[in-house]
Amino acid sequence: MTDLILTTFDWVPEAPRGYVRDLRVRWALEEAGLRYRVESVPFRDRKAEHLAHQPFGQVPWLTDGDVSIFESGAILLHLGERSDALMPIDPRGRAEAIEWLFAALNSVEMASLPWSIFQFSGLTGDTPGWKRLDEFLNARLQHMEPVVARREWLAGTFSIADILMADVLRLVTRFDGLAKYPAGRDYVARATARPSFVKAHADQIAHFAAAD
Ligand SMILES: N[C@@H](CCC(=O)N[C@@H](CS)C(=O)NCC(=O)O)C(=O)O
Repeated sequence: MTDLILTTFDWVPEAPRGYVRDLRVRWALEEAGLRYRVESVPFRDRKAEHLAHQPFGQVPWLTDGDVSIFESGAILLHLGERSDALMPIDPRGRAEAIEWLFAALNSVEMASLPWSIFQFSGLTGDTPGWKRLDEFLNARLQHMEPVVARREWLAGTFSIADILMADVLRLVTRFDGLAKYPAGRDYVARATARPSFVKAHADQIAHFAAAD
């Protein structure tokens, strides 16, 4: 059995630690109990070899034998194909996992990421741009609230959809963005209480701290 290799940066500044997207992949690998190792590329000097694996010069990517795959959502789908612990096996459950995985990225993160960048940059003042962005994210969160209130996990059983959705919402909680959404907060809390998340998070923190 080939080892899976997850590649992330060798170091990142303090602020993004615990939130770098290799965490999604670590989490999935831990949930599935798949053997893997972590390799690093320089954060400060992104070479052609890096761009050959990740054309935007970002992380993560995963190597699985001859296959090299980037985009955290694509990597999780790839791993979902390898493990029943990550995707339901019945067609309806699989379809639900896939649709919610895309919803996490394409409906929620597409609103939460610019919102978080504004938060990080301190651009949350009384401006039309910030107001519009805040409304945009809240429209998505309002619709997520009844969904996560009535089910424990998005596709019935825990899946890659929950790894993506919980990780996306986790960054929103960093800036108290779920204050009005108790079911959303509970959902993030139950996902991040899973031992595989706790280990993945600790491993990422240790990985970057080792390079200080
Ligand atoms: N859509 C990509 C985004 C990857 C991404 O934003 N990676 C960040 C770390 S979490 C990164 O490499 N940032 C450095 C940069 O953009 O230069 C994915 O989900 O894999």
